[in-house]
Amino acid sequence: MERVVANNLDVARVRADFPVLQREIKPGVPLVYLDSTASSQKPLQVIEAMDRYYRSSNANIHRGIHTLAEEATALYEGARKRTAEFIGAARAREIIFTRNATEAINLVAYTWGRKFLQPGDLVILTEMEHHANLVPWQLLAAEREIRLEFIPVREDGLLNLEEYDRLLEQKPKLVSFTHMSNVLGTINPAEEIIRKAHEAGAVTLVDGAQSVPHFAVDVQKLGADFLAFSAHKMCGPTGIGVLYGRQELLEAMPPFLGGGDMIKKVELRSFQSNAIPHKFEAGTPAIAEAVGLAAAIDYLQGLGMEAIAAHEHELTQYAMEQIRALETVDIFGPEAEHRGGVIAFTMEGIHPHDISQVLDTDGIAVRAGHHCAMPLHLKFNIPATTRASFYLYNTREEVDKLVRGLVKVRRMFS
Ligand code: 7TS
Repeated sequence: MERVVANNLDVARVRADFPVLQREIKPGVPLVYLDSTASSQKPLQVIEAMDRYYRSSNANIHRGIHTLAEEATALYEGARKRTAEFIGAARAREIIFTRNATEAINLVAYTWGRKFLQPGDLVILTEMEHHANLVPWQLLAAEREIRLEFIPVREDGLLNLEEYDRLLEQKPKLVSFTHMSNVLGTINPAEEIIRKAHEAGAVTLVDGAQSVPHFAVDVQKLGADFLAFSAHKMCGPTGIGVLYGRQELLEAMPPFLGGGDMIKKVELRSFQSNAIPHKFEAGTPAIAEAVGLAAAIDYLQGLGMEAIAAHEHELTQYAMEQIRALETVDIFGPEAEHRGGVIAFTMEGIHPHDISQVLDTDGIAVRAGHHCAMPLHLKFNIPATTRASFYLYNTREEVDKLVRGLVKVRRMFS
């Protein structure tokens, strides 16, 4: 990934856009939100866009010819177009709105997987996947007897790409991998992984839940066949996610859920599927949430994805130096040059839940647990980690507070 050296994000101005960041966890203790990997906070621009929609244009879409229905439809389809532009998709109809990244991956497993994978076919995943990109394939493996193999994670938190080359000799049908790990922070070389997968004849799915919110992702530049992500991790609302799929693939796939909007024609015993993207969007979709997603994209692009990535990189580098200097903390994952704004760590003899609880008393929100990546934690032989994650609104002062909090934790438990 290209790194921009100059960091021209006006973080004070950004912070003023996020009402929750003005909040005190208790009197005199401001919130230090270091859990954006789980879900980001929302700026006024998103909250107000959704509020405006409900106040002035709310109606169901695609079904009415009254003014509000037309406005709501235009906003919803406008959000699709905006999303396509944001990730460099060639066509708006290649954007399917789902509930979240998890549903987007499940959609591919249920429809593409069930149509195109046969017993014995190989699907390659990695050892650093979120459960969202593991369990759907395990379900399919149990049903279809497909084979799952995993690109190993090395001690340094990077993927073992020599082993990937060996796995590719077995001619996989699908390579599905996370663009960025939600635990190690590792940014995987997606372009190279995809190029090699295609050379071996495989289709590719990129789990972009942690990449799309944090740096510029262009599906055509990557060559990705599928890309999944969630709005709520990119300053947008919960309840809406995205599946990008190349047109030919989406057209060849059977529908996912059945119901209204996904059909062209229905008789008592049969139906004809609608064209993409509607074929995959049964029932009333998350309309206000699509409006919120479009506002989030406008917001992020207004600041510039390069500026956001540069800010996060600088903060991560600083945080790693500060945390490492403590000596009583072990950080998992690669050096800052290969990672996004995620730092998962352990402190010998102290449970991550205790660390998290003590930090919370100082208003510092971090996450403790396996972060829906149990196999990765098993690999490193640890049940749980504490994870601090950074986004566009975080500051060096907040990193300093985290570090002071960790010193306090050590003092309390020694
Ligand atoms: N893929 C990755 C890499 C993720 O980090 C997550 C969520 C998902 C998929 C699923 O996203 P969802 O919106 O469908 O839930 N990760 C996390 C996390 O790290 N802590 O909480 C959710």
